[in-house]
Amino acid sequence: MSGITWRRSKRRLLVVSNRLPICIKSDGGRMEIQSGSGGLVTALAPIIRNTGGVWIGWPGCEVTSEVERLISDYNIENLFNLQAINISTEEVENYYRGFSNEAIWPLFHDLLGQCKFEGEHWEYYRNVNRRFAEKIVESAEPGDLIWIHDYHLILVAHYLRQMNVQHPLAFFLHIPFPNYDLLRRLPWKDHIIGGLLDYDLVGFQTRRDRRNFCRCAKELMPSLDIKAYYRHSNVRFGRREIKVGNFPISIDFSEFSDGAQTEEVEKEANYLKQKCQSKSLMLGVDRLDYTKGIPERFLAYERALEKYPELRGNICLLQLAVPSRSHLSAYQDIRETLEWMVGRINGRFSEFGWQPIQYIYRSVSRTELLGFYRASDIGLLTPLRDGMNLVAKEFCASTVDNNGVLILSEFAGASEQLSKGAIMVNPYNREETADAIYQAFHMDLAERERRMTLLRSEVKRNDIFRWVEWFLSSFRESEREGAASAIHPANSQSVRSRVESAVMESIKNGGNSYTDD
Ligand code: ADQ
Repeated sequence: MSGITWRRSKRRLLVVSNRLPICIKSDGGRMEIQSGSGGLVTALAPIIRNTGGVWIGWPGCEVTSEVERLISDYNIENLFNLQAINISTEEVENYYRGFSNEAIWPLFHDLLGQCKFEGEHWEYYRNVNRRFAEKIVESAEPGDLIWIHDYHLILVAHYLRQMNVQHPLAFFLHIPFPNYDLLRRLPWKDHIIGGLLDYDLVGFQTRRDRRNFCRCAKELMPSLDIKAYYRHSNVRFGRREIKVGNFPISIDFSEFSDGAQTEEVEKEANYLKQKCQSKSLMLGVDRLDYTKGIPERFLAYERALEKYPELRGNICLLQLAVPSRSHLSAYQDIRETLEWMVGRINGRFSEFGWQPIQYIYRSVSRTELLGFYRASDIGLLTPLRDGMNLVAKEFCASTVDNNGVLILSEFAGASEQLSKGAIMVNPYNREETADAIYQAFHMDLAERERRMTLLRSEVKRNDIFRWVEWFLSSFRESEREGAASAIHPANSQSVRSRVESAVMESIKNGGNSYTDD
């Protein structure tokens, strides 16, 4: 496993995210904690441990005294320091389900039609962000680096600055950032842009997201001085300098690559291959979300079966969908749509002993997941928009024999890094995606190996450890540069009110570029 050199700097890292990297399960009335398993946790946990840092977030359930005791035992056992913030049922409904997942999530994924903009949701969003800031103030020690994650918590820096917190603050957005024509639909757009400008470092997944953010900020405040470099942009805002970068997140490559070669996973993959009655196994793995383009994928596959009859009986699409946000109606709708489509397509094409789609709606274990990756000949990932799409990277890391083809949406953040080895598709273009499936099915071994070697070396080189190191060194750099030039907004007019004044000023001056004319 790759290591990181963070230990040289003993400054505490305080990480803040909506959810803590644990899952609390109730088993027959007895509660227990399971550790989170993502690459981000794997990479950050040792830094938090080594620097005596803290991870603040919501445990996903009410913080009762029993939950507090469980977390405290967990911390002692794992030499970790998780601190839970309580979020009431009403707050979950309005801040999390409402504003975060029915306003920001669809808007930032370019799906305006799914957005619900409710003033009440927004008020809860602000309040919960303020409560996170208060919790941070309770835990922060002088010299801490504070790193906030994702779209649920954009305004935390704004409240921290109001509370006169002078610590360096960084933010990373895991989802895409929209262009101005979309963002301007949001009634609270200036708060969002102003909130982001309260950080010292703002990180996005891709160059496109960084550019969108800078353009939105410029539209709202034409007087901003923004300098773009290859890796980052510097936004000069009054006497402050904000560093804006793109940091494509990744996975623990070795965990997938080594894991895929264990005896257990090989057995699992062989079993799956035997069970699969077709020559070629094509795999889709997603959280069940309308942004992942699963219906579009099914329709493209149906088109391929229609257009290329030789595929029938020779290819099978295995779709794994992990249940997600199932209390929201849009997610119930997509689930019903998919089940209906699977039934329809299978009814249309199945033959005795062969079914075109296998659909599994549940979370699978790591061994099963690796088995699916190893057994598959084609990875088919067609999000309509995605911050990164880690599944694409996991599929490449697990394809240890290099004998696999990745078909990837051009709207996944991962496309910036993986376009040289993958077959790129526009998921809205059914014909093109159908042709890509056909091309992947027929691709000869030499070409598969050539492409997969490129993909694997890219994912290996830029793994999650490198990502964390890169982000944190940019953070320290932004702190140094900021210290050289800054007065913190806490000591001056708040950024938000300066955004408002700048917007008002530009309206007064008339005809600024943020209008449509
Ligand atoms: P997600 O939208 O959740 O993440 P993604 O990056 O693809 O999307 O990660 C999904 C994770 O869930 C993968 O690690 C995958 O292995 C796992 N998974 C999916 N289906 C599963 C199943 N049935 N069983 C078990 N595991 C399953 C958000 C953004 C992304 C961004 C990440 C990280 O939306 O764009 O890449 O954060 O920043």
